Amino acid sequence: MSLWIYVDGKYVSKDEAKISVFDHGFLYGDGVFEGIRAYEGKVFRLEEHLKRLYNSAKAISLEIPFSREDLKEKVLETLRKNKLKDAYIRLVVSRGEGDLGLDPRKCPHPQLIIITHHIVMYPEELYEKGIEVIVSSVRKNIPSALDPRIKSLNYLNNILAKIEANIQGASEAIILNKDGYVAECTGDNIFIVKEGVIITPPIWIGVLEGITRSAILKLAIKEGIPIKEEPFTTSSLYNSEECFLTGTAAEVAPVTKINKKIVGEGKMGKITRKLIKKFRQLTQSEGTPIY
Ligand code: PXG
Repeated sequence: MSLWIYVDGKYVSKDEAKISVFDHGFLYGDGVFEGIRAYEGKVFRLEEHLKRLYNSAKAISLEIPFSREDLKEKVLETLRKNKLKDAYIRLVVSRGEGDLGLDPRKCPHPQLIIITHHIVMYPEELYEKGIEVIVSSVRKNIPSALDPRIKSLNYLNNILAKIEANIQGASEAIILNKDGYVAECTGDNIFIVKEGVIITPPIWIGVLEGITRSAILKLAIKEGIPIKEEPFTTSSLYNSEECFLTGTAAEVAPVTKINKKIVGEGKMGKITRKLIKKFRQLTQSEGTPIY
């Protein structure tokens, strides 16, 4: 079955979906993106993802040439065109074609790309056994350089951390901020549990305001589990009772080993298990209908 991709106002097949080598998204990482999921014919937290996309674009002075309402309709249309019910959606807005200099004024036509794809699920056993992660030697960008709250096409420091994880045979890399506080992973936010309290780094420490992160914090409140948004160091990580990651792709993933040290009892914790169950119920029941 052919996969239809939205590129610059048209639906084209995967092989025809191309952008110019002069696009500043390609030349300089000048652009923004979102990763979104659809579950059983409903797009999860679509409004929030679009809001974050527009906020990221505004932060880099990139004007998206569509209203949020228009863009929402285009996302739904792309899913319908591909007859998808469960999907991963990648929205990319790049600065568009310019010349070989950096000046964005030479790029009058921002490019919108919408890719919808069958979702590739992580193996179910991963969610039972938990994953092994490392603490990367790569630090987060400081907010006064490239603010981690902007979901930009510049993911090179995250990729460098991922390479470190690959070399060490781990699934993910935890990235610290410049002061050595735990920030997040390469494409996921991080949580620990200590004395029954769920703790996650606050946004101001320099992390992406994850949409799954927000959903989990709300679910925890609803379940009566105490939460705290406060900075913590690697020693708290190693001595946590439970640790888990949250992200659109991974959903809620238990972590059972960090830098070869066993977390808690070395298996998925009770709070993590409860949140995974509640999050799955939420994604099945809420969302913007595609059809
Ligand atoms: N931190 C970073 C740095 C991210 O890029 C998250 C946290 C989680 O945010 P959400 O809103 O998804 O809960 C992200 C997510 C992917 C993928 O395919 C995801 C992201 C980036 C690149 C790839 O999983 N962003």
